[in-house]
Order: sequence, then C-alpha cells, then structure tokens
Amino acid sequence: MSEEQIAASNRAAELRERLIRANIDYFSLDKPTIADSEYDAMMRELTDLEQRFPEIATDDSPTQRVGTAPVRGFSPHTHRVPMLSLGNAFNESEIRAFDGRVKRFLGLDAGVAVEYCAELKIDGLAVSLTYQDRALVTAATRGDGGTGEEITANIRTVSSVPRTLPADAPDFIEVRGEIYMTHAEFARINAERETTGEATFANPRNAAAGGLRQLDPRVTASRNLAGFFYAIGGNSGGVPATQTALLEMLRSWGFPVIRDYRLCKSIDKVIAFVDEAPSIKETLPFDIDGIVIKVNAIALQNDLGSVGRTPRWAIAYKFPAQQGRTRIIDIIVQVGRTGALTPVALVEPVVLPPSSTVQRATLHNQDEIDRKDVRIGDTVLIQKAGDVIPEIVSVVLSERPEASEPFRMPESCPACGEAVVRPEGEAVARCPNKSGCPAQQAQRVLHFVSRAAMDIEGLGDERVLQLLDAGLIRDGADLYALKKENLLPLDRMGDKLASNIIDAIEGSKRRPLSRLVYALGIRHVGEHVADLLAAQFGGIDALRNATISDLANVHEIGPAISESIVAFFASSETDELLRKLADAGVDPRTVNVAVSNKLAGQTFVFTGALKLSTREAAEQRVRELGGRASGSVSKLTSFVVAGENAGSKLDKARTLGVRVLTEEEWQAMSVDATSD
Ligand code: D41
Repeated sequence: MSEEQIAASNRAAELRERLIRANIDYFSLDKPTIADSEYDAMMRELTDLEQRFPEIATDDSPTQRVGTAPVRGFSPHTHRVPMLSLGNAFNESEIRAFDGRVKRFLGLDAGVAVEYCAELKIDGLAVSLTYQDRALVTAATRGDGGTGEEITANIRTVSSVPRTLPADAPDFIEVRGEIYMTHAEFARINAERETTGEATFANPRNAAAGGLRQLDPRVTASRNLAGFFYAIGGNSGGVPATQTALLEMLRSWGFPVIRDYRLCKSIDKVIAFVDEAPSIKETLPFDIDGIVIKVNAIALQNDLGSVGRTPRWAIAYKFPAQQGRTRIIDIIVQVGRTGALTPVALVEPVVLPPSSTVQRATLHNQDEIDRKDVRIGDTVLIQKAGDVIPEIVSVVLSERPEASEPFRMPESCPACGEAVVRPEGEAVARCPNKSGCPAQQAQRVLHFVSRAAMDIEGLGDERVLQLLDAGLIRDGADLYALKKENLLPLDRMGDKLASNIIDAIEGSKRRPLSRLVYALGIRHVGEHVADLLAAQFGGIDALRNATISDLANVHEIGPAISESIVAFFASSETDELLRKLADAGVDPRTVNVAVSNKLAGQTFVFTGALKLSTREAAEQRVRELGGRASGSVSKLTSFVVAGENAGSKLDKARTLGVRVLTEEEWQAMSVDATSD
C-alpha cells in the first residue's frame, strides 16, 4: 500500500469507529453524543475516502448500513419490505446535483423538468405499521431498515394512528411514517419531570424516542405522541401513480398526512419551497429538520431504484444546524433552591444562526461532563437543543490545550462550604445545608417572588440579593414585614420605587392558594402539583396536617411527592415561615370544599367544546361533589365528558376503554349526585 493509502485506511478506521459509536448512542440509547452536522461530515468524509480508495472499503462500514441492531427488551420485527434511508443535501447546489442524477439515470434531457413531491421533514422516529385484513396488527421501529423493534402496544397509545382501515384498503399493507412530539407536549413533560426530579429531555425527538421505547405502554400513553404518514412498504393492493396521490390515499384511510407538502413541477419550484421552509418552520407546533424531495411519479421511482438501501429517487435537504464553535472560559457551579449543584460552562460569546448569542451552556452534572469529557479551555461545538437551552455537543479534542485537566465537581458547596452529598445512583450532587446556605436561601426567595409563584413585580434578582445582603429578609415571608422606611436607605432606591415595591408585596397577599403552595418551593411540587394540592386541601393548614396517606390518595400524587411534602412541613424553618405568613395575613383559601361525597374516588376529564357550562365550572362541580378533575386521560380516569369536536383525549378514552359521557349525561349525573 502507498503511504497515501495507509493514511486513508487509518483515517477511515477512525471514522468508522466514531460513526459506529455515534450510531449506537443515537439509535439504541436515544442519547445523541455528537451533532447531526458533525455526524454527516464524518459520514461524507468516509464515503469519499471509500470511493477514492475502494480497496479500503469494508462490508461492515457504517456507510453500508444505518442504525444498529435492536437492544434487548423488545422482540425483533422484520419489515416485509425494507425501510429505506435518505441521502442528504445541504444546499441548493446539492439539490440540483440530485436532480441532475435523476435525469441522467432516466436518460432524460437536462432541459426536461422532473416533477417532485416536496414534504416537510418531521424530526421524529420512523415506524412501520402492518395492517392485516384492515386491522392494525403490528407496529415496529425502523431499526436498521431490515429489522426493527416490535412496539405495537406503544403505538396503540398514539391516538392519531388508525386501528382499522376502510374497505377500499388492501388485505395486507405496511404504512410508514414518523412519530413525533409537539413543542407544547415537550414543554409539559419537561416541566413535570423537573418537579419530580427526573432528568429532562434535550429535545422533542429524544422525548418521543424515549416514549416509544417504553416497556410499559401506559408511560407511552402519558407522552401524548403523534404521527404523520408518508409511505407504504409491502402491499397486496394496487399502488397510486404518484407520491401526492399516495399521500391523499393515506389521508382518505384516516392517516394524518402532513398538510405542507407541495407538488413541484421542476427543481426550481423545489428550491423555492426550500427557501420558504424556515419561515414555515416558525409557525409549526412541532420540529422539522428539513425537506424530503421525492420524484413524484411512482413509475419513475421504480425505474430509478435504490443503491443499497438509499433510493435514487429521494433525498433529504437538511436545515443548517443552529450550531457554533467556541471555547470554554470557565466552568462554574450553581446552587439551586433545593441545593442541587449544576455545572455551567461560560463560553466565549458565539452567535448561533439565525440570531442568538450564547455565553453559557448547561453541563447538567458530573456524569454528563465525564461522558463528553468537557474541560476548561476546550474548544467545543455548542448548540441550542430543542431551540431553547444551549448545550455542549462535543469537544474538539485536536484543539485541547496540553495542560488541561478533567473537571471535577467540588466536594464542598461553592456558596457555603458545606460538604456536598451525592446519593448512590443519583446524578445530582446537593448541598445539604438547607437553612444556612446563602445560595439556596437566595434561590428560594427568587422562586417565591417569581412570576408563576407570588408574582411580585419589581423584585428581580438584584433587588432580592440586595434585601438579603442588607439583612432585611431571610425568606419570602419576611417581605410582608417590610416597610417603606426599610427600603429607602438602599442603593438605587427612590421614594416612588419603594412605594411600588411595598404595593406589589401587599398585592401578592391575594394570590390564590395554588400559587402560595408553589411558592413554598417544596421539592417535587411544581405548578401542576400545587394546583392539585390547593384544590384538594383548600388551605395551608389542611395541607400542613396531611399525612403521607392523605397525600398519596390524591390522584397523580405518588410517594416521592408525598414524602417530600411531609418532610417540608416537619421542619422548624417551615414552621417559622408559615407563622410569619399567617401573621402577615397571607392565608388564601380554596373555596370549593366538597358539598357532598357522591363522586368520591371518581376522576373526570372534560374535553371538547362544552355548551352547558364552562370547563372550569364543570371541574369545580366535580370537586364540590368530592370527585377529581384532571386534564389528561389515563387508565385511572373514570369518565371522559366529551363536548363538541373532542379530539385526542376522546380517542384515548376509547382506546383505553374509559367510559365516555355526553355533556347531557354528565349534567344528569351531577344533578343526581346533588339531590339525594
Ligand atoms: O418527514 C420525514 N421525516 C420523512 C422521512 C418523510 N417525509 N419522508 C420520508 N421518506 C422516506 C422514503 C423516501 C425512503 C420512503 C422519510 C424517510 N424515508 C425516512 N425516515 C427515516 C428514514 C427514512
């Protein structure tokens, strides 16, 4: 071998190893370790090397296959017709090159226009659904394209997936599409996971992937996944003449089909759609990561065929990633309100397209730092995951300074010096100094005054720290004892501002109980749990006196939350806080104490447009009758009351076999429960 060949062979071996590792992380563990753009770049470099030096190509190279074999837990499912994978294009000239290849292969003149179907590329997980005699019998992930994992029970919880097909569908058909999660659902789940202390998901795709790979379908159901469908595999019936007709056929059978697909008469029209796509993306309630371009005529698709598992007749245009390269100046450790220590990387400011400047990125915890081997001084790839929290994707090892050392989380709290504890099996390290740690104290007060809690305007980070530093307050309850004279001597404080702050504090006394419960900052008690507790207990005193079993009896509240609440109320600091609140007259009540117990133990979900009352009034009525009102349907739901145009919740109720009532039936039931 020549020196050039040896170098190419070594480089190819390195790329293969890194790509295989990345595939395992991405496909089998749902934990991407490198950026998509970096993966694509490595894949291209390897493809290029293998083309230039065919003698170094190997059968098991990642260029020859996509994905990895399924991990344990699910049974393998072999697709009747393999699921193809898509080649990528990253710019206009690569899209035109694709069009050129299509024409050349078909023997068409370069001047002839080929018709394309351009579809938004959903950032989800590809699945294949098998229908036998028009009934859904199996659902499976894509896996390596040939064999995936059988996830039928999980797919049955996705309400938009048809269980049966109409009479014009064939006896046997495999329908392919993408399962995804909306931004709203992603936000809801992460907020919930934050309150329960579980690790949050980096983006909707990971959350959807995690949901599909649950061994317990009830967990999948709670993730409210959705799907879009765009292709067929094995099929005992006829095939439409075009991709657009195929999409309409799927739609007519009840499959959700993405509304933004476009029939493009030429590649120029495709490029115009691609240019429009970023502004379409802005308006969508879910993530897309590009555009899939398909030759529209199925006959031409068949003529074009595939190379390996990549069709010659389709390509994925991928949006440029919101990524940048920067350097880590320092890693600081923040102490949260419950004492959790979070490492944060301070980086040289970097602009991520389209327009946000990033200066810090979360490193989550020591395990994450170890996994990515992130060190101070490292050059790193940074990205905005799920379009929100910046995070570090990977380290550019070749640019690591010589003297760098692995980063270790401190053994003692950076704010108070107390020895840090990290329970066995937990990722999060904590400062246990609840009462004496100034950082925890400040974070607790900031939480207390925050928008979703007591919402005290005029008290931002700086003001709160100023009040703490001046010794005017120790906790949120101390705010209510402040007088204007206390504020006036402070820096940057005028007469008007002092009055406004005092008024804002006074005004917050009227916040509803749920906000006060949330403001207390009890571990695992987020906004939603606070709502449940307020509705159930009606006042702080009743909540304080609740036992673990009283709490655990509340629908949706489990042992971890119950224990945390009881522990919170058992502490002497809490006693003092509550005494100060009571002295200041902060004692909101929820008025809906049960007037009867006829509906005790029953859970209701109201969905769709109600015409006889508002949803709030109906839920209030349920509570007055001793029942519970919930926003989401689960196996534990007793009744779903469906108004007009009820959607996914109604579907879910039917899937789970939950009893469905009309609004009139509910009215009759509530009158019965009231009268005798
Ligand atoms: O929206 C998508 N993610 C999407 C994926 C789409 N709209 N169309 C697709 N078409 C195909 C072919 C052309 C191979 C039937 C795809 C995918 N494949 C695909 N998804 C995951 C791997 C391949």
